[in-house]
Amino acid sequence: MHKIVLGLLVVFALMACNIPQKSQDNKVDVEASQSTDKMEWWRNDRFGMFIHFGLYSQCEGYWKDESIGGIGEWIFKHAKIPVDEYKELANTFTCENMDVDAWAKLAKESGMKYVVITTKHHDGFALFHSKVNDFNVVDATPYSKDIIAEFVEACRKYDLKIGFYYSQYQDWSYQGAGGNNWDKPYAWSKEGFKNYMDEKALPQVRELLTNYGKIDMIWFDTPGKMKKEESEAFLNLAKDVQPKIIVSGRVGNDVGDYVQMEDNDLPKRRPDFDWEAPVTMNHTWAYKRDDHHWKSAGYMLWQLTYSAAMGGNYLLNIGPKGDGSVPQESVNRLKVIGDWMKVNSEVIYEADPSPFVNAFNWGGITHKGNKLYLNITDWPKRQLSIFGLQNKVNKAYFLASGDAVETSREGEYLVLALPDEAPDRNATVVVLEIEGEPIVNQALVQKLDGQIILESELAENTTGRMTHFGSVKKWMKPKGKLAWDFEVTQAGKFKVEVITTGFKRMAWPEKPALWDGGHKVKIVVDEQEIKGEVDKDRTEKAPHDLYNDFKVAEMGTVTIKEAGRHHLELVAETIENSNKAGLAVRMVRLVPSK
Ligand code: FHN
Repeated sequence: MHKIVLGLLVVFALMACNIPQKSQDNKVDVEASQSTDKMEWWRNDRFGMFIHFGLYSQCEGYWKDESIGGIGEWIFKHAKIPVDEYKELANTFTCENMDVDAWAKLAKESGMKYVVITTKHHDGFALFHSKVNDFNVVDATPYSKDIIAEFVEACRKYDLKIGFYYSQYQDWSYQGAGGNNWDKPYAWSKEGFKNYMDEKALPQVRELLTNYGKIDMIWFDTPGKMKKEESEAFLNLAKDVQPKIIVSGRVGNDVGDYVQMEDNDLPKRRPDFDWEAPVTMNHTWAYKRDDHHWKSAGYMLWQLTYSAAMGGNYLLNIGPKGDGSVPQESVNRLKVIGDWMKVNSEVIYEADPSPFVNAFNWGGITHKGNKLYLNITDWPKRQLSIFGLQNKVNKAYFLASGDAVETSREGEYLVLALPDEAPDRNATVVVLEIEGEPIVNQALVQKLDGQIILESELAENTTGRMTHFGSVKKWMKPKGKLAWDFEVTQAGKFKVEVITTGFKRMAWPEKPALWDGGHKVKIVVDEQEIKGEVDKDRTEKAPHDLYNDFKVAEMGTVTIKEAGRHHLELVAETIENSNKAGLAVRMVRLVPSK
């Protein structure tokens, strides 16, 4: 990996862009992580299964016949269930239709290479036999067998790497640990947290990493108020017991081995660090009987190929039902993904990421030797154009059939002639065999159809706010600006649109996103200036965003007289925030106008 020779013929697009930085808790020392070879298998494999299973799975989103909002595994907190009552769920945990071997087989047949399972989620219940705390599957349930032992055996049988999820900060059923704010004796306290770490969390992590042989990953989550030395205590313990283990970034305080993106969020620009996207198949992680928002297999194949193109791993979740069986909706989708992987897996395994740092709207590129794989998930009618690939293309063909694809050049655009219908409606791979290692122009450039798309995530961002699902998050005060340098190939008059989205709380996927309008902004394009109000003149479906639509505000027109490099700035003059969303700019779009 990391062999790409990036021909940075135009480097201005790289300058001062806000490469996605995730929450403070979740950053890593990139050099430290990349200097070790223990990440090698993880970078090569790219595709894993996440399993959320526990006592909460039995509730299916209901408590005492009442439907509870939010993600399923949070029912304990969202329904404010007293700890003693919640613990009674252990009495009915019989797992009568659970087949752990079948979970692992499903992962294998879907093309996944590693599996991460919730050994203990925020509720504090352990799926393994713990000697230090009896709220565990062996001591507290009629099932009474160690599910993690079964899981490890199954993963080994199918040659899958093994990952343990462990909620190190939140433990809602242990006094003094993090997260319980509804059952008083269980509230976080400084001494209580220390006691929890010493008496439960650290000893349980030691049990997990000592009793089951070689473990490949430990997946910590929601570090909350943990101090650096507390994060380090988990890290050091893990590395002490399992020197080659990969530790997830959500161990907190920048000390993990890689970055976990925010749940269900994929970057718009290729990060230069190791990252993984944990993703749900519907809106919840643990099973909820009323959550019918199943993503299509095609959507998930977009996420998988796009993640690989952006140099990241895709961790796709299943939430078995309370009896242990896997929802048929998940099985069906994984079958489609597995069938696709049987034909196309070379575009994922051991493939380098895209030589382009910016994303494409039709899918993503992965790369191996002299082959570029164009993984096309959003089929463009008749032709696809790529700006800035400098190499000679010796051969172009569909990976699945071997049929040739015609290519031509229009200036710096490589143009592929494509049939009207996608050969594979989920994801069609075109292979470009090129001369030498890819050399590309990284400019943020006008599309061949004339539009200029300036994504917030690609801006020089001095607002002090990060992006969330591609939009500036909680920009509440009119300070700072977004600025882009971009390349124009076809000069002319352009309509200027500012596109905003809502702010979505992922723990409550069914609640509508918060959105504010009525902001006053100034747009400066080179020496021209227009002022206007960012509101909702119309809405548009947001590509690949299942939680938001685009609110499009028309700001006026500008004229760009010459092709070449130009500069645009968006400055906020007033910001409305009555809905606590602020000015959530997703992009500025320039649309050719007569
Ligand atoms: O709170 C958890 C949530 O329940 C789930 O486990 C996800 C998976 O990434 N992690 C936390 C929220 O980010």
